[in-house]
Amino acid sequence: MHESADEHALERILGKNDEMADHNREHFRRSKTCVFNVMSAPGAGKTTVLEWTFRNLDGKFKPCVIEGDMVGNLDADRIAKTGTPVYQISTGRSCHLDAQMITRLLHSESVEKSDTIFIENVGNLVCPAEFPLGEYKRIVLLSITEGDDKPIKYPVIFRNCDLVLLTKCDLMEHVDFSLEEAEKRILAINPNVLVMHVSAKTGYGMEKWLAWIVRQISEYQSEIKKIAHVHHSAH
Ligand SMILES: Nc1nc2c(ncn2[C@@H]2O[C@H](COP(=O)(O)OP(=O)(O)OP(=O)(O)O)[C@@H](O)[C@H]2O)c(=O)[nH]1
Ligand SMILES: [Mg+2]
Repeated sequence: MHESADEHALERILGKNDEMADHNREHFRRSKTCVFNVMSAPGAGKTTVLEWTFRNLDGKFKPCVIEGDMVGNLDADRIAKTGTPVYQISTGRSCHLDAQMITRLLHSESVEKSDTIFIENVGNLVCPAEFPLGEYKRIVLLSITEGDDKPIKYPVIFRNCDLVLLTKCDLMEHVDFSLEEAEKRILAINPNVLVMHVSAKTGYGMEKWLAWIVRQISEYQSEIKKIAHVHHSAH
């Protein structure tokens, strides 16, 4: 009895979130802003990957960051040091960002001025997977220090993403982690996902990551242009 009432409540919350995510997605389409939702367990290297990206992007796009953390501004302070505009959302007791938290920032100055937004979700391999934010692509990081069994134990987040970064590859000789097994397990859950091996510390694999981001932005811009053309022709 209680269980089914709980399930209904959860369905309502997820349904409402999906609506707000659609609203955000439509807003970003109109403003031609390409949005990435970056997710992982705590400490897999999300902020470090973003720091590397902004120090090496060479004017290829104009980014802004939305940082989600339960408390504090530590990650936002790190991003600000790269010269990239950043907003911090404190989620309080919530272990993930939800779409409405993003909606509140839609008209903020730097969100409006940038062509690309990276949303760094709260460190958590479970809940963020259930709450789309209106993003174009989803990126999941799995650090090799976490173990190659994680895709089996936390399948949902790996099922619904476009790119997996296997991070901290510079530590390979110190940990028991099979890149091959991890990749096989990720592809068994999500056959279309791309898997990359990187180290934001040494820069290994990072040019390929940056090229992927640039390609997504360009594909997004062509997609929305096509949609605008169809809308225009229909009128
Ligand atoms: N050796 C090594 N350490 C790394 C690498 N990337 C990140 N780290 C370290 O891992 C720790 C966590 O990195 P963060 O970038 O803060 O991870 P995060 O995913 O943003 O963490 P949360 O936001 O707290 O979930 C820091 O001490 C980083 O210096 C890497 O490629 N190699
Ligand atoms: Mg972080």
